[in-house]
Amino acid sequence: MHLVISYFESIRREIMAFASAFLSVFMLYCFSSLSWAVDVTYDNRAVKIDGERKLLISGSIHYPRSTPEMWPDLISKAKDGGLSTIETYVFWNAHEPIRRQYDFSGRLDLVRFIRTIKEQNLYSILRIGPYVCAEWSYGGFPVWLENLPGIQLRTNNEVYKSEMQTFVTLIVDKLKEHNLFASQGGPIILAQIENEYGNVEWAYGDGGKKYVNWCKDLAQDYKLDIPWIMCQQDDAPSPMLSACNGWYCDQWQPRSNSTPKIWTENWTGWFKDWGSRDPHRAAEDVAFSVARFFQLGGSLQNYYMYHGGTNFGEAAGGPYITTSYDYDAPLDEYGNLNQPKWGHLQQLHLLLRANEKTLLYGDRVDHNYDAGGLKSVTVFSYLGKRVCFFSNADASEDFTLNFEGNSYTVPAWSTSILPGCYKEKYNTAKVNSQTSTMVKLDAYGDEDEDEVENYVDGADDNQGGDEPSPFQWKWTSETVLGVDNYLSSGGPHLVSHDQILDQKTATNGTSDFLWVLTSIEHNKSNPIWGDGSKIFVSVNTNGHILHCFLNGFHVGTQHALNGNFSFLFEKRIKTKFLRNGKNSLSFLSTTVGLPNYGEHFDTAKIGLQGPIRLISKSSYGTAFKDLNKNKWVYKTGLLGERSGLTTGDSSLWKTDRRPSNRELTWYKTTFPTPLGSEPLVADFIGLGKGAAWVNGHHIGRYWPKYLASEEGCDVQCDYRGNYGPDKCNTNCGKPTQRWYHIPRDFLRNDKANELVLFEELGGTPELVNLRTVTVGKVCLHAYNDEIVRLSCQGGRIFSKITFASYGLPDGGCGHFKQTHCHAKRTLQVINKECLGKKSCSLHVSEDTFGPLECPNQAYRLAVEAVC
Ligand SMILES: *[C@@H]1O[C@H](CO)[C@@H](O)[C@H](O)[C@H]1NC(C)=O
Ligand SMILES: *[C@@H]1O[C@H](CO)[C@@H](O)[C@H](O)[C@H]1NC(C)=O
Ligand SMILES: *[C@@H]1O[C@H](CO)[C@@H](O)[C@H](O)[C@H]1NC(C)=O
Ligand SMILES: CC(=O)N[C@H]1CO[C@H](CO)[C@@H](O)[C@@H]1O
Repeated sequence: MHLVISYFESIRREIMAFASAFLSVFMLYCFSSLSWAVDVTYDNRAVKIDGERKLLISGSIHYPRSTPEMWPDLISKAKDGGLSTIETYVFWNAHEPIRRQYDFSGRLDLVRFIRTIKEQNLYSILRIGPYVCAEWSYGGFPVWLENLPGIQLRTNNEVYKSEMQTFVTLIVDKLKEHNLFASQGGPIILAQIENEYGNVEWAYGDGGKKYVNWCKDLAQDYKLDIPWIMCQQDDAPSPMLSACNGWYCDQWQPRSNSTPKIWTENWTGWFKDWGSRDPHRAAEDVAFSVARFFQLGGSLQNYYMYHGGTNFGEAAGGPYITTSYDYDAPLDEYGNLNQPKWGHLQQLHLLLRANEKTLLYGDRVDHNYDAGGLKSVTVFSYLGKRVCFFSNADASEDFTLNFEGNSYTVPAWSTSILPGCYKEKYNTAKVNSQTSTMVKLDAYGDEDEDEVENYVDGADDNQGGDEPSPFQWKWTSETVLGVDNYLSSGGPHLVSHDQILDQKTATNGTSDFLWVLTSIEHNKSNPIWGDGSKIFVSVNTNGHILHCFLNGFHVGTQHALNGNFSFLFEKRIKTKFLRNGKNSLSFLSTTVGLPNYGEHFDTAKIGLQGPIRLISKSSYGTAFKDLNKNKWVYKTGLLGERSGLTTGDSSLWKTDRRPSNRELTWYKTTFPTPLGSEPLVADFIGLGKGAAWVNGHHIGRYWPKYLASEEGCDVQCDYRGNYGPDKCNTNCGKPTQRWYHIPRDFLRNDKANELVLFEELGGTPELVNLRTVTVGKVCLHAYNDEIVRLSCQGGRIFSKITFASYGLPDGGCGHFKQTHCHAKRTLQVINKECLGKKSCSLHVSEDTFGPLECPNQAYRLAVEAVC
């Protein structure tokens, strides 16, 4: 027995040894093949990789706005979408929330993110900043920075420069250590220092100029052997490359004629703040801006954002940027394809990249067809190959031109691309990709057809019935303490005697919430102010939400309106709440994102500013009692957080007599993990304003009570003409943000998940629900000769084709109509090809659908289908 075993054991060992030798040879091979260092340079046309000019289509995906489990899928969807490069900022305040205490875990694992890019053989652009704007709280600066003595941010200040250098060096060293720069075989081909400084430099005078030069020296000292960029910095000191950000960058030219035309931020849409409508930027307009950029000599462009994602935790800046950072990007907040944008741009990318050599090495000749240069033709030619761009920047008039004996029509506000210069291959205004209508389904429901259709029929951005929450809720209150209780409860706090501290000073940016407390003396028989009959608390604050309590009783709550973050809080105190002797006056001051943009944005005052006064109005007149010189006590964060309400269990939770509509109340429920892989969202309808946690992960601020403005949602949206955030809006009069993403990484597979809410204003959780997001309805309108693809999502199949017509269908998505010109077999063909399938491809032609004899030969296919 023993012998036999050892015989097998020795064979096993041999196999293992062989396997491990094989594996290490294999790994060595893989490693070295993936790790070829490349040489990144540039000339006046393009960034060059190993000496070859590259046409780079890049997209921004910010790692903390999604989760490590989402990254591979997002990056592969970007790659399928025709991108070759992923760009990200680096978020200083997320990595160093407290000075010299670093966090690179989970969503903050920058190295893992860049490695994921590398695994898919894409390039990466690293915008270190460390000022990043990004609608990110405080533009990415840690708030503690502002509290260092003698500091001035973004200028030639030694304290600031030393902190910046420490952080930038840490990031560079970390990435270097993992060989992630192109010169080491990694994906990072470009790096950025500072960000959009050119927009504000004027405000920093001489210090600003010195600072820009210092940034250049700092970057160069790292000797990374890759080019550095400074976007929106027209006078970027050589060799720093300047780059353009904006909705259109076709007219922009670098100041130096030896550097390429780079577009670091092409805004695919726009962000949203509390109270604003949902902005949309049409696929046709984004495609037009991209085609124009390459027509006029561009070589590198980046979508800001390609995936916007979610402002988890307290990351949203602004103030008042929403938790969703969807941005109407080609990948939606949850990582789904935003169709037709994703598909329409994909076709453009593939076409541009297929003509890379001609576009980047060819001679370029521009012909203007009008004085303003709105109607133009550009011909690139290289080694006998040609590519033409026909462009029409007129917002209303089509452009008909004769070119080399043929006639072409270029619709208003569009560009046609013609490889070979004789046949239109792509026009930015002709969308051949499917339009997907996303639906939100009951996370635990059966996916029977009826239900799906119901949701589709009511389709708009806010589907979902107001059904009672299936969850059992526990609750507890955030305790409102007076000064003495606070002081005796221990823990860190600050005290000031003759001034009110700015909220940034008191919290160091570690929480949205700051308790500010004092006590006041009152003598009923000798009120020092008036007759004591009508007493008001009056406070000047710079935002954003203020709650006031007297002896634990709620006096009032008020919030800033978007657009003006300072307001006057003045509420009457009920005299019955006043005690003889000592009274506790407690404020909870809440911030909703710190500012992130503008010259000196960092020094803006936030929170209670004073004067803080008691005002007595009586028949004797008006009397004031100034409280600014009182003793003030500050406590950062919520008591509930400190007592562990957001993580694990707590004896504080109650199940009986749940209050309705009470401010500063905590709620908790548990829910099982929904099956499947579709993105999960929470419907927070019915809640007021607050914060939510799933299994201890802060999923962001919620504020469904803040409605988007009623006006401005034109039914007909004309994308033609310059884009602006007020164009093509939806969601008027509805909750600014009703749905909140719960990434599946945050869920537990084995046991119940916990959802904890801190409700500030007094909403109720009765209607809170969970839903999954998927493609509900698909629409297609495609031109003759295209090969089109229709697909559902998440393993779902086409269950019904509700419209199909090849010929000259009328109307648009949702209201297509058949006309006299219609191929009778259309529905039959589509049913055969698509019904019951996850996806299908079709060639739009008479061959597929049968011959037609209509006068107009520009046949089209229109389809509507339900997944
Ligand atoms: C804020 O952080 C800075 C830097 O670490 C420190 O000097 C300061 O004491 C902190 N302030 C508070 C209130 O914690
Ligand atoms: C309140 O005012 C009355 C009348 O002036 C005075 O007699 C009494 O001592 C005061 N009480 C306190 C606690 O100061
Ligand atoms: C903002 O509101 C404050 C207080 O109501 C007011 O004094 C100030 O003028 C307003 N500022 C602007 C720019 O509207
Ligand atoms: C920062 C920046 O480039 N902003 C520009 C974005 O595009 C709009 C519209 O073209 C311009 O008005 C902005 O100046």
